[in-house]
Amino acid sequence: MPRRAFSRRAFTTGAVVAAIVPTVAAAQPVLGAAAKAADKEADKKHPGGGEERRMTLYAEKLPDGRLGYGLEPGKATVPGPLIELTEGDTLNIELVNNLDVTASLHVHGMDYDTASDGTTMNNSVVEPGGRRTYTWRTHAPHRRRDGTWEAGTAGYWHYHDHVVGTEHGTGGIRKGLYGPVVVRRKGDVLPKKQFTVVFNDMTINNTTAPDTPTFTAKVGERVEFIVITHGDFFHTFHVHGHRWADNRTGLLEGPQDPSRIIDTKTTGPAESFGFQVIAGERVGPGHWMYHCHVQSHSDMGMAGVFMVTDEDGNMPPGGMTMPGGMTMPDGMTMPDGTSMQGG
Ligand SMILES: [Cu+2]
Repeated sequence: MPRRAFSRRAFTTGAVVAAIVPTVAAAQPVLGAAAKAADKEADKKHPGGGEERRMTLYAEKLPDGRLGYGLEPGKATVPGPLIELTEGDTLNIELVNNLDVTASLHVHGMDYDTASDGTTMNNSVVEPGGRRTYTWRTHAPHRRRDGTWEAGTAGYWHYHDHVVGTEHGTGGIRKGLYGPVVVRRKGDVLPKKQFTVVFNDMTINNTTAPDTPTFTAKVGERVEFIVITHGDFFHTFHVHGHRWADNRTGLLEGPQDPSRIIDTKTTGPAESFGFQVIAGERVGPGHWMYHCHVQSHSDMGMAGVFMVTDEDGNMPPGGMTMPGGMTMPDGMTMPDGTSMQGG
């Protein structure tokens, strides 16, 4: 059945493969006997079944020397496209390698065979000019025969190269071959906007302030942060004026939910987490900083702005707007020439 490529901002009922960074061609459902047989096979492994989906990812060189994944040739981004699935879905993701070195696609959190491992060890890499389809399966929580529970796939995950530079993909990751994956549980509330923050060595999304992304939302909008770490360092993700529950979704399930409420989270290489917040809830519009809270890291540019406007998309009068290009006392100049709130 036809589906929209962009996320439906309601409640999850089935599969969705969405990308927020580039414009997306609709992911085509797979029809035919082979796909149905594959579905049945997946169902055997993980009762509950879902949609079988297909998409193509292109690994490419960017003009500034970075490497990226994209949904179309010439459209690679860092981070790569956001991939969203719902527990039970299977994704057949074809990697087209337009680089002049061998590349691959390795994912965290999904169910996959060694043929979809994306490593040299398992002979699942892609030569320059080649293509290969990787299969990622997902599943809902499942009661084992012995009465214990197998966790579902739902969560904030990520994919990355595992072969450029070294057999661990150290060079590929360093240059930008990584991206986010979100797996929903049926019934999960969906955000209006999604922001991906990747602490990669001493950068955010391979940039440092003032070139780090400015994330914009209207006050009251439900937004989702997806945070991933790569490289050699540990970091502490912090966003001003907002807080979340340290659990699978960032949301409380009720007033007695014991999840700890936090506004800063330590994160190490290859870890990922995410959460939803209501933009400006109880604090209003403004320039809300997000940054690594390791002081030397934020001082070196691991910071950006979550810009919350009023309901009409404007910053409130008398706000923090400053003349363009002004350098802030802490040495940071915002891309839009505005200051940052708080410290
Ligand atoms: Cu840091």
